[in-house]
Amino acid sequence: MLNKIVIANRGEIALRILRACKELGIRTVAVHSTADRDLMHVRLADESVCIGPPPPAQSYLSIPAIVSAAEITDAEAIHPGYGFLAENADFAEQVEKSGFIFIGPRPNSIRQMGDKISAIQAMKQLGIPCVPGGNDPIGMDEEESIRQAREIGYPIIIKAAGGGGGRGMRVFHTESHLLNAIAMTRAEAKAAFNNDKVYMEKYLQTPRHIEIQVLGDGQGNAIHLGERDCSTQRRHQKIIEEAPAPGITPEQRQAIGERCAQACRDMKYRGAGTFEFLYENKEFYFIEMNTRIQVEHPITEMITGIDLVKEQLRIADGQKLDLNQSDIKIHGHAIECRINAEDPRTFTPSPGTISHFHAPGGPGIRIDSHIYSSYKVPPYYDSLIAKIIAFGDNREMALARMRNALDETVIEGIKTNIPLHQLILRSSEFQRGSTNIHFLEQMLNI
Ligand code: MV4
Repeated sequence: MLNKIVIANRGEIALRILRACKELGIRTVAVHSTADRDLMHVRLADESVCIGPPPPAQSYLSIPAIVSAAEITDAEAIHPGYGFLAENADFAEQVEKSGFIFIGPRPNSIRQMGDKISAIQAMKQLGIPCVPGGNDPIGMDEEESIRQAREIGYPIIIKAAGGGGGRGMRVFHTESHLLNAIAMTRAEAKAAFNNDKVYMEKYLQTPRHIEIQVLGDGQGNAIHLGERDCSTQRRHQKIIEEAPAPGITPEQRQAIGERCAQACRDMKYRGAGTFEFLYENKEFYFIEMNTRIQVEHPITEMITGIDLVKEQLRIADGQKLDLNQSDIKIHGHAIECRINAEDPRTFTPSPGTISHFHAPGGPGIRIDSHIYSSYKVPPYYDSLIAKIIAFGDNREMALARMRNALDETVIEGIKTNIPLHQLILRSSEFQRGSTNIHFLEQMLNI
């Protein structure tokens, strides 16, 4: 097994990775900014290295600082977590060129999936269902764009190849807006991603966001671990996820999951990954692939009993996947609420000192969080401070346990979005299941 790794992240995911390392007997190096000396995982790690000042560009996004930390501590590998450098192909490449193991996919897989057009082209080849349109960059030939749009049919969405996660998109309903939408999206994409490639897709009006978790060992073995429904979001920030997705039958799960697993076998995909789909009228349409461990991975762990971070570490160590598809059984239902340090009404960040913290508990409750009483939430980073995960034999039990857990939780000194979660969990629409991506914004009527 790996000897020692650098955890190149902060907050709850850094602690999550540290816990997995300790279970596997892997020594840990925490790297942190000057604002993060008091993080839980920094105290618990075998070693820690301060890598720079609070702004991410000078610490958690600094490739030389992180590679140097691995060098001076004689670590073997680097786990990027999510966000920051997790899907930066140049980082993965530099880690490997410097003689370390990147705990994640091969740099070229990250690069391929980072370009949304090349991701779609690859998936089409591999038999993954995609949204109509989308398979090549829109050129400068205006007549050709008009022709392609008529073939797809309106409404249409223009997306930036370098975008993803909701950045660089434009929707329109008639041909009169087509050329302007292309030009505008292209200009924005050039400025934001230094990549002016854009593509068009049929715009699906009321889809759900359903994603499939996969694991591949880079040696041609791969499995899927079922799906998650991540439709409850605001401005592309997920706030509640659940697994399995309400209303998805075992047959549907097996069909789409097996296609994703087979695609990973064909690509010899290495590491944890997620195929993101839009789901509408009982059909799945691929939109993007994430090449990282995701925030919402715990709900998949709860319904499968598989520790995804430990699997990432074993794969990085070069071990063959010790799981077959037939080992993966879905049991019960899990839901995750992302607790953010923010105003529940205005969504403005609410950093500051947590004067008092009391965690919820009881059967089926898991808390992934780095916070403690007297912890100071810094203003420089993502506002996620805790994930409450509720598991039950069925959806109703998981929801009941989550409502209790939210009611039990005490976080004083800062504002959190717990009141928003309590509202959502008690809404009849949410309780019925199968709400689409517009549910939360409609509920808040914004
Ligand atoms: C779409 C779409 C409708 N039709 N593509 C937004 C994030 C990025 N991952 C893709 N996104 C969308 N792509 C087509 N062809 C609607 C969205 C979308 C969305 C998708 C998932 C979760 C939340 C969303 C919120 C708004 C729009």
